[in-house]
Amino acid sequence: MKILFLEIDTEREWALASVGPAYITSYLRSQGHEGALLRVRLKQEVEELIASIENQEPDILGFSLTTRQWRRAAFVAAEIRKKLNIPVIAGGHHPTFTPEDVIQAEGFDFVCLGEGEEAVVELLDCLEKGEEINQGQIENIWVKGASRVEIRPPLKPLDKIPFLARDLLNEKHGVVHLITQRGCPFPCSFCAAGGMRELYKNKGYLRRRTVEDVVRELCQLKEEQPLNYLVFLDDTFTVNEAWVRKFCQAYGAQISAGFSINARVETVSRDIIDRLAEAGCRHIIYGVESGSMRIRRDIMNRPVENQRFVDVFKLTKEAGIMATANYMIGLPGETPEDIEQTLALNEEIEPDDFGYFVFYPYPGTQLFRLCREKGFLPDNWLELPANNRQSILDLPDLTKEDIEHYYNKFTKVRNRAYMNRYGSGLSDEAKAQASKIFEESAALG
Ligand code: B12
Ligand code: SF4
Repeated sequence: MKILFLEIDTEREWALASVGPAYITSYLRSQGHEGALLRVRLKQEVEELIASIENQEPDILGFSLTTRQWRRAAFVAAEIRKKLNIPVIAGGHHPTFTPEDVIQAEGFDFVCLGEGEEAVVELLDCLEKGEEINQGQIENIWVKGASRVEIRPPLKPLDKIPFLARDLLNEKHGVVHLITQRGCPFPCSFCAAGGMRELYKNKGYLRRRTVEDVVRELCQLKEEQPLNYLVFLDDTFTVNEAWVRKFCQAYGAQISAGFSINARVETVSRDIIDRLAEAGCRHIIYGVESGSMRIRRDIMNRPVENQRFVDVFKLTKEAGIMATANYMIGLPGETPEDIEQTLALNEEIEPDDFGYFVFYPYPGTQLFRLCREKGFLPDNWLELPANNRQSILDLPDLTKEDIEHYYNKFTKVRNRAYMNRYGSGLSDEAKAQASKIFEESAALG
């Protein structure tokens, strides 16, 4: 049996690496089924999409969805249902945390809660045998019209899943994506990681592949294709110091390509940063989030001191690693003064680059619940645009105009930093052109 995953593009083509579908596919191929992936491009006509789907002759369609993809996915699924008689399942973070909405939507027959590998294999087995799929028969798979289903234990050990089905990814130029762990132990209130742990009743969701398994996959890849750069997609790569040390040793000895990771400043030290640099780490993205200690401690559940960011950014740059900071603006409880503190911290840490995102309350997070309880979240929130530049919240301490003002200010600060760093040799015309590209890219959110 064959599942065809649909990856829905929204404002921009986000899906660099559809890792969820690629892992499900690698697992189900090992069990005798087949998987493929089709990108639903921004301006694609429905007729053309239907023709591409028919061309692939799938037995079932699978939407892999974040919240940002939901609005367009709901439209696409309803259109497909008008023309094609084929079962449809949705999985990923959005269906996992708003399954009631997704299962009711036109065009969806099943919702997968949490991990999909074993559940999809069982679903395909049933479809193959022509069996009726009843309520609760397949853990993790909620059937339309039935009540909520039980969750199966997390798939363990992760090494048991065959290497990623890379033919489903959109990788180019020898740049390879990898994820070595599932789950994150930290309690950040804006992040879905805590919701995932709750879904699994705090039992064993946190897992990591062995260093040996990761290096084995990379050695195999090196034989098959160019391996120029690696992007580790792990939420917090540095979460376990012993693992990172072992990894740096093995990676440094066997794989020479540069790589980038995501980290938290609380989880690194001078020594770890140096080990990472020696192994080939070229870029670390740190979640700084806010320059206001009050916001980090009281709202975000991240009580780390400003000085720690200053120190870690310095250490990272000294080790020759590019350091990027990510910030959020527009959180509940935040005031213009707090955002000014974020801009001030940015000046102090002088990151090589930074990202700035207007806060969006994702289902399954503590802040989603808080926004709902306090009445900050409009009832029609799912119909509102989900992007990085506009707030969907009605906040008492920050207006939508304040947020827009600060979003534009961050764009200007980033633009200026780029010009200072790289613009010295450019003509005025080239500088103006570069600034225009900057503004346009920021406007996309
Ligand atoms: C890598 C990553 C990215 C990458 C690439 C994403 C991509 N699709 O190519 C980039 C940097 C582009 C990115 C961007 C964004 N991301 Co992101 N990203 C991640 C990250 C860190 C890893 C995703 C991953 O590969 N996981 C590993 C796989 C194995 O897990 P999985 O995807 O959950 O898949 C499993 C199940 O969900 C399920 N499943 C998944 N799809 C399907 C489909 C079917 C049919 C079935 C049955 C099952 C199923 O089975 C899979 C295997 O068990 C996650 C956090 C995380 N740990 O998951 C955040 C995460 C997905 N991102 C998130 C967000 C918010 C964003 C952005 C909006 C950030 C921003 N402000 O710009 C954008 C928008 C992306 C979009 N498409 O909408 C949130 C989503 C929350 C939500 N409810 O939507 C997450 C969960 C982070 C978080 N902890 O809050 N992201
Ligand atoms: S924001 Fe990062 S560190 Fe915090 S819980 Fe989410 S993944 Fe973990």
